[in-house]
Amino acid sequence: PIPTAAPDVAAGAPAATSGAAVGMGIPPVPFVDPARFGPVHEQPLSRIQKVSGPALHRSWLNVPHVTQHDEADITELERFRRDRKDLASAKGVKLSPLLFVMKAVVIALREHPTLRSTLSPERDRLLVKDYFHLGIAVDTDQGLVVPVVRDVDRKGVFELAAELQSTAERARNRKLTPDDLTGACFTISSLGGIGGTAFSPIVNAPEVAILGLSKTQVKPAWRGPSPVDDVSEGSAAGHFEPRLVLPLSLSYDHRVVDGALAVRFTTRLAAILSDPMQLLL
Ligand code: CAO
Repeated sequence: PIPTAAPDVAAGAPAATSGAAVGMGIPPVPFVDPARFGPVHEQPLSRIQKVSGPALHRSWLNVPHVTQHDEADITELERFRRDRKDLASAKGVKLSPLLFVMKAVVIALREHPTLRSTLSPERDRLLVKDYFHLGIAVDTDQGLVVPVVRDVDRKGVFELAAELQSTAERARNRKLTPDDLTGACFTISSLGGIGGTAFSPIVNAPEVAILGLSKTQVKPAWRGPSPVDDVSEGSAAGHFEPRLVLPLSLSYDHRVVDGALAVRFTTRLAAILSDPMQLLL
């Protein structure tokens, strides 16, 4: 099994203030009382933060992380979504871009099974999950939770919309059960509704990859001959076109996924998202 995270070993160790390496060799940060420098007030950690904090720390310490950033042109997808907003509200659901990303991720995961694997306890083989349960990070006033939406491959977008809505609601009302929080093969963390250009999500170990989504931006795309081509003046008509671009940030466990595979995965994902018809195939 994965070794216990070092902070548990280091907690309360006498060497804590000397900065000397203890436990697994990670020097603890010495406590400096902030009240020495000005007024301070206490804010208790929520129950969720007390659980998710050590889990995130465990992943951070055990998993050699790399983040691959990429962009997907989702102009056509957003047109498609906009044109179906009324249909969605008639069905009582909201069509978020995240739903289409979930469906596209399933296609990319099908083609790249390593991304949906877990390292065996002996670390000599991969356990590839042949199901498509996706963890979705949900922000609540108590902190971050990651409920799992099961069998995303077998559900339509409207069905997923209703499920995501009710799952996020249950998360925010603290109604999730332990079953809701386990069994994913891959996780998505969408911060795009809030903002940001890119970030490095922490892999939700023992999964080996997590996809972060940031806020869409309008960016110019060149339509015309390559700028390196020799073209006589006047014959090289081209123009920049405004496109809606979704920033993708894929963090992965570098013991399992190498850089070439990661960028193949994000390239494929971007290709699917830029051509929504591929979601039907
Ligand atoms: N770029 C621009 N706008 C986006 C977007 C993106 N990438 N993703 C969503 N939006 C828009 C939606 O279209 C929606 O706009 P309208 O209300 O005008 O239609 C708005 O942002 C809010 O979207 P939403 O509430 O439907 O959220 P969602 O479906 O994208 O995500 C959920 C749902 C539950 C994942 C989200 O509410 C959430 O909790 N996100 C935070 C995740 C988080 O904390 N991750 C942890 C990171 S590491 O600590």
